Amino acid sequence: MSSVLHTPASGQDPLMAPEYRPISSHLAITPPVSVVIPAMNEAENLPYVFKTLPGWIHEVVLVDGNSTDNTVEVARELWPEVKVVEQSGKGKGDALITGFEACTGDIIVMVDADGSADGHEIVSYVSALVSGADFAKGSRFANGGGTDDMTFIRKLGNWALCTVVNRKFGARYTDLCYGYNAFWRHCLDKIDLDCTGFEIETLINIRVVKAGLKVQEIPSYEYLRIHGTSNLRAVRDGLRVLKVILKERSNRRDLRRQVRHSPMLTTGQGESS
Ligand SMILES: Nc1nc2c(ncn2[C@@H]2O[C@H](COP(=O)(O)OP(=O)(O)O)[C@@H](O)[C@H]2O)c(=O)[nH]1
Ligand SMILES: [Mg+2]
Repeated sequence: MSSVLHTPASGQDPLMAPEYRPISSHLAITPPVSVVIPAMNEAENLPYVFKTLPGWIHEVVLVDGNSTDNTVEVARELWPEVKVVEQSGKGKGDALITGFEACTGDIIVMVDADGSADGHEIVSYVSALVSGADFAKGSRFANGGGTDDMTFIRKLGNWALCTVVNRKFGARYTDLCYGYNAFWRHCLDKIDLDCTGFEIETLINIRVVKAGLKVQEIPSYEYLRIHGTSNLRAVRDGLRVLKVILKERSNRRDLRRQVRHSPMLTTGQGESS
C-alpha cells in the first residue's frame, strides 16, 4: 500500500534518496510501518477494523488463531495484500510473537481485531516513534484517552497491576494491560518475548523499561468490542499478569546478584530499588 510522494531532488543519487510517505497533512516519514492484528473469530469485526487503517501503511499481518468463522477470507477480501499467518500455538501472546516475526517493516503497530481500536490513531504512535521514542505505549488513562470496553473490575485490576509495575520497575505508566502499542522493530532484540497469553502487553511494558528503552505514552480511546465477547477472563488472566510481574522481579534480583559478583555486568536503566 506504500506510495512514493517525494521525488528526489535532481542530482541526488536515487539509490540513496529515501522514500517519503505522507502520514498526515504535515508529516511524511521514510520507515515502513507494519500493522499486526491478532484475530480469533473476528470476521464480523474486521470490516470496522480495516476501515480505519490508513492507506500509507506498508503491510498488514493478520495472525489467525485457528478461527472457525471466515476471519481469513474476510481479511483477504477487505485488504487483498494482507499477509495471513497461522499461529501454531495458542493465545494472544503467542499470536503476537508469531506476527512480529512475520513483519518486514521498521515500525510495528499492534492493533486488536475486535473493533475496539481506531486505526486513525496510528499516526500518533508513529509520530512519537519517528520523533525519538523507542516504544509508543497506548494509554486509556492518559489525558485524552478513554475506554468504553472495561468493566469496573477490569479497571481496578489494571490499576492495581499498573501500580505494582510502576513501584517495582521504576516505570511511570498510566495503563498496563492495553493492546494498542507500537515500537521500532529493533526493540524486539532487547526484550526477547516468551509468553503465550494476555500477559504479553505487561511483559513488553516491563521489559522495555528494564532494557532502558525510551517510552512515550499515547492517549488512546478504546471503543466497545463490536461483535462477540472478550476472550479475556479477568481473574484467570489477572493472575497470569501478576505471575509475569513476580517472575520479572525475581529475574531482576538474580541479575543484581550476578552484577554484585561480576562488576563488568550492569543492570538496565529505569529500574527502581
Ligand atoms: N490469533 C489469536 N488472537 C487472539 C487470541 N486470543 C485473543 N485474540 C485476539 O486478541 C484481541 C484482543 O482479544 P479480546 O478477546 O478482545 O480481549 P480484550 O480486548 O482484552 O477484551 C482480539 O483481536 C482477539 O481476536 C488467540 O488465541 N489467537
Ligand atoms: Mg477487546
